Amino acid sequence: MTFINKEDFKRDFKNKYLQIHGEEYTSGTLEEKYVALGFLVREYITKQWIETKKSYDKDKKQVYYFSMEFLLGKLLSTSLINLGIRECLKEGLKELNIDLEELEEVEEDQGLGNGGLGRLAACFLDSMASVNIIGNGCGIRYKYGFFRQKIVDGYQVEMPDHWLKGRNVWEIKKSNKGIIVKFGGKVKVDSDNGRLIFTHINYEPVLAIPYDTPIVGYKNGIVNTLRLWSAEPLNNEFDYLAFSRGEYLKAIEYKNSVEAISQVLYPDDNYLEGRVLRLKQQYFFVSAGIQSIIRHFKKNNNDIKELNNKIAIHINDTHPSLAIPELMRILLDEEGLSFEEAFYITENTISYTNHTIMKEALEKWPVDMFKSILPRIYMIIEELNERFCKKLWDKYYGEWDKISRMAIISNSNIHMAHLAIVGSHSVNGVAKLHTEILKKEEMKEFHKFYNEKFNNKTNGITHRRWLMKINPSLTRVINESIGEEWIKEPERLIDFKDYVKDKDIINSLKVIKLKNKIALSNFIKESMNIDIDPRSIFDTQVKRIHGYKRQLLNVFNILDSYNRIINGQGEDIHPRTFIFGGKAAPGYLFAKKIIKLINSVAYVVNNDKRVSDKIKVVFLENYRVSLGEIIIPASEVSEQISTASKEASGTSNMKFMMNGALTIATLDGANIEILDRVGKENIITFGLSAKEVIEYYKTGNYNSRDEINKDNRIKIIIDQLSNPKFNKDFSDFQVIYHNLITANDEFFVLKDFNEYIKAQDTINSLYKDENRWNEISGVNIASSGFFSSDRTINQYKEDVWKV
Ligand code: 26V
Repeated sequence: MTFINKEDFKRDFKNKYLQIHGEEYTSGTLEEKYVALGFLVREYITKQWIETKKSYDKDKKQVYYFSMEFLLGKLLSTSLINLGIRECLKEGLKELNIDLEELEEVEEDQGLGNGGLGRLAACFLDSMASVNIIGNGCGIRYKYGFFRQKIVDGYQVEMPDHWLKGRNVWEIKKSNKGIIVKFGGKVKVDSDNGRLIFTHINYEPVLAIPYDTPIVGYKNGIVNTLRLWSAEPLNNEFDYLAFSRGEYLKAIEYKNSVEAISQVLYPDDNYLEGRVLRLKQQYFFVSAGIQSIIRHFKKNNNDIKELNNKIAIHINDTHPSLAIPELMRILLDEEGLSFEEAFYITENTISYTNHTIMKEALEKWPVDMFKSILPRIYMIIEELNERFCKKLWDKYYGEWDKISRMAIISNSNIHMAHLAIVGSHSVNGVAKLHTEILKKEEMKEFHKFYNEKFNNKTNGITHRRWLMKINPSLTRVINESIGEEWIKEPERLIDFKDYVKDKDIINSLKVIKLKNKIALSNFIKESMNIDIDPRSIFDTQVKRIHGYKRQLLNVFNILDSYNRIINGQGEDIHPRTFIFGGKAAPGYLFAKKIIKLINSVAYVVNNDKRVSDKIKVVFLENYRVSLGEIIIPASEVSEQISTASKEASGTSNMKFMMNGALTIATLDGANIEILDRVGKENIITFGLSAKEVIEYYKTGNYNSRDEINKDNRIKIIIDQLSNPKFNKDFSDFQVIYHNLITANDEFFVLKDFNEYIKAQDTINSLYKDENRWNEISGVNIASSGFFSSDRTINQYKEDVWKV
């Protein structure tokens, strides 16, 4: 039984429509119907939301997940699934001549994230609510999300993502809960009976306004909150004062500089440019978040020293690491605690996840810039640094180099990862290998010093979105064979393994995949006017475009297949459709050229009659959550081919596996744990190991020219890069050529080429036996339960947050 029946819903819907639009629903547009339905669903949710808030037990620990990015995608259908009312509403709407799925399409993606890190935060919110944790998100309400990508003549063009131009039916603005965040100015130091008093003066105030979005747990009555902060000028008074002094421009400047803070998501990942605005964004949401947590905490508790027993704050990468000095500031300056007391509480409240070992992404801020924007926070970091260095000195007496390598402040920079490690009680990586690399390489000195802080939490994805929502037919087959318990306990998906040899199940898997492939083919036909054969192997690589993810290696295989077919050596190649999607950071030239190369190769291949029954190449523009939801269930080969050691975890690898794709993988990130679970007969691995890659980096014993000289296939492909047939303007791919030759193939594309081609041949031969292929597909589905984010969240809950 759910809380709503079809007849009541129909009545509610008609009333809501009337109330919002002042007309009967029958004449409305899809958008208008979507808005009415959205508001109605939010109303249903709100009842449970209030109940959840009422049920907050003062003694129960609450978790706050701080992240600069939350990549939620669409919310309507997952909320309905979690409420357990989607079927009921679907039928009700049908009786009103409305197609629920059409309305679901209308919703804008909420794209406030770059990729894996932001999507992980979204999966974690869903899992926290579903495993009964009171866990709230805290982030920024960017006016513009991740840019929209257009492909023009094969090139990426960036367009603004004005996702709020329609109505966001999910958020609720809490105007009365604004918080002031202070920038710039000076710190006045006075002494009161021997205690120093710090007063921040002449600062620029920024008003942080929260917008709350409900996060619905799966059929458990829990609704948590994602709170996103928007920056506003403090009040009109300020403008008025400035105007009356004739300082018109100053007033406008103030307004603009404030509003800039929550204007746009930085579209880079794994590459840091130390911009003032980004630092302001970080302090803005962290300060607002921490202040609001303390305000709320003090309503129910009178002993601030209990904070770390009642509250856990998790920081998603170093981006929110200013939570550490900000919490210190409040405990010191507002609560009057000693430095030792404040530090004890802070360290025991905060925990930190590292998401990358890419050096370019390690955040550091120049001291001078930092000091002028956040003078009081700087003082606190300085004090933390001094105390930490003293501890290092006691342990490593005289080892200056080591101490300066580990210091929070060194070479006029503040090292945020060091701050995050020192200021939290738990530091984790996101897959087994990644955590090992952190412990043994990147953070080995910290690991020695703080052994007990380090731990692993292998990432996960929410099976409610990435299986139940996007692949209802597969969900039905699973339910019919093993029952529905796996939905609440996803690791029980393993029971499905008993069925994967069953003829009927194998047949169902075939039928479902074909149906999903036809749906994707239709989408591609409609959006790009390209005909693809649903009987070909659907081979997909969708993710950010980056050197280390090696889309280039994928392209090299395509060109090699093309060359083989043309030379009459392609009989063993099964027809294949290569599908790509992903955005390049706007300033990352190499990645942008990769997009252009994929499109050039697609143009040549798709227009060459000699290969048209064998290979097709498609680059789908504007990859985002909702596009992934169409592509993933239709894919049969999942390309997870990063340079070993570079991909911290990967999460699309888990999504593809859960939908029955076979993974072609390097031994990197969570691929290794996928291998552990499916066994080596059910995944195809190749390439250098992380150990070998790291060794090459250390010794410098790799020479990409050797690979070219050894292998004529590579030589031919590299020549093709400058062939006018692929490339009207030779300069286009000079950057790629340079990367491979002059820069000595930083990501070992050429080194792994031969093994990759062999792995692709294995796929061709495996695919010949359809039954065997689908059995493997079934094993992958059955083994994917471990990768539910419910498991990950339960591990955080037990080991880190101690809820
Ligand atoms: C870093 C930076 C650097 C400064 C500029 C803006 C910016 C934005 C995002 C990032 C985060 C880079 C780290 C990241 O996205 N890591 C990914 O995290 C996933 C979830 O843990 C993981 O699956 C991927 O392997 C990892 O690349």
